[in-house]
Formats: sequence, structure tokens, C-alpha cells
Amino acid sequence: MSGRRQDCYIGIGANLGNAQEQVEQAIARLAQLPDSSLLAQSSLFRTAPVDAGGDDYVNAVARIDTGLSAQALLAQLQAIEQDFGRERLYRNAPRTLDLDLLLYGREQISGETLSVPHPRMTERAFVLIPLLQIDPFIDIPGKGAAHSFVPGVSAQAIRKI
Ligand code: A4P
Ligand code: MG
Repeated sequence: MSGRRQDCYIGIGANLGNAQEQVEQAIARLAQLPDSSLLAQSSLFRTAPVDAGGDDYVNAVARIDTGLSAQALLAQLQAIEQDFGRERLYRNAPRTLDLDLLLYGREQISGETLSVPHPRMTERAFVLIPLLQIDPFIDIPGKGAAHSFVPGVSAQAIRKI
């Protein structure tokens, strides 16, 4: 069955190993997702860990167009994480690669394995700043204009690589 195509945003983060290279390779993998195309990618940013320990992160956001369902897309993202040797040691543990589904079109999904929009995205400079670089006027369904949340994260260190 082919559903309607969706415009999606994916948050990418890494803080173990060669984080910058892993983020770049992850974006290349997103470009190869089935029934999908990569529409845009943000710059890479170096960011201080938020609610987490370990080294600084490298973060970016990618925009894709996809015919995959939200669940199928999540499964693809998790398969890519596994290929990068992701180990889930504990919540917010340092990671070789984290791929979060931030936005799936304008859908609001609240399930056991998937919440979209990503519930913590408005509290995080490492998501908001790259997202706004791709689309300065983007709206987060159920929450409001992404730029309106920037003042709330101004204390979080982030710089373009
Ligand atoms: N899940 C539910 N909704 C989603 C979604 N929209 N996208 C479920 C992806 N996954 C979603 O995720 C745990 C479970 O969330 C998955 O099994 C999936 O079914 P995970 O990736 O295994 O674990 P995690 O990464 O430890 O949790 P999560 O929720 O991704 O953590 P956060 O809140 O995203 O925080 N600081 C900086 N500077 N940069 C970062 O990238 N990342 C985190 C992770 C913390 N601090 C950071 C960064
Ligand atoms: Mg995650």
C-alpha cells in the first residue's frame, strides 16, 4: 500500500568515536533510504551534552521526503544506528550514532515506541538551531513556531563546525 508522502526531519547526533565522520556517513545513509529522498541537510554543529555526560556531540538535522510510514521509517533509522555499532547501555549514554525522528509531516503520534513531534525537541538547541537553519519558519505541530523556543535554549553551547 502506498500512503501519502511526507516531509520529515531527522535529528542526528554522535559523541563517541569519530563523531563528525559518523554524522556525515549517517546523512549519506539517509540519502539511500527506500522510497525516500534527501531534500536538505543542515551544517554540522558541535554541542555541549544536554542532560547527558561524555564528550561534546556533533549534531545535524536532515530533511527527507518519504513514502515510508512513520513506524517503517523509525525501523530504518534504528537499523542504521545498529550498523554504526550503537549500544544502548543506559538512557542518554554516549553513542556512536543517534537518529531521532523529529517531525513526520504534520502528524502527531503518541505511541509506545514512537512519539512525534519528538517530545524534547523544543528544549534543545542542538535540534532547534540546525532545524531552523534548514527552515527558519518551520512550525512544530501542537507546539508552535520553532523559532519561538530559541530564547529558552540560549544557555546551551552550540557552534557551527
Ligand atoms: N522513540 C520514541 N519516539 C521516537 C522518535 N521520535 N525518534 C523511542 C526516535 N526514537 C523514538 O531511544 C529510545 C526509544 O525512543 C527508542 O527505542 C524508540 O522506540 P534511543 O535512541 O534508544 O535512546 P536515547 O537516545 O538514549 O533516548 P532518546 O529519547 O533518543 O534521547 P534524547 O532525548 O534524544 O536525548 N546532547 C547533545 N548536545 N546532543 C545530543 O544529540 N542527545 C541526547 C539523547 C541527550 N543529550 C544530547 C544529545
Ligand atoms: Mg534516540
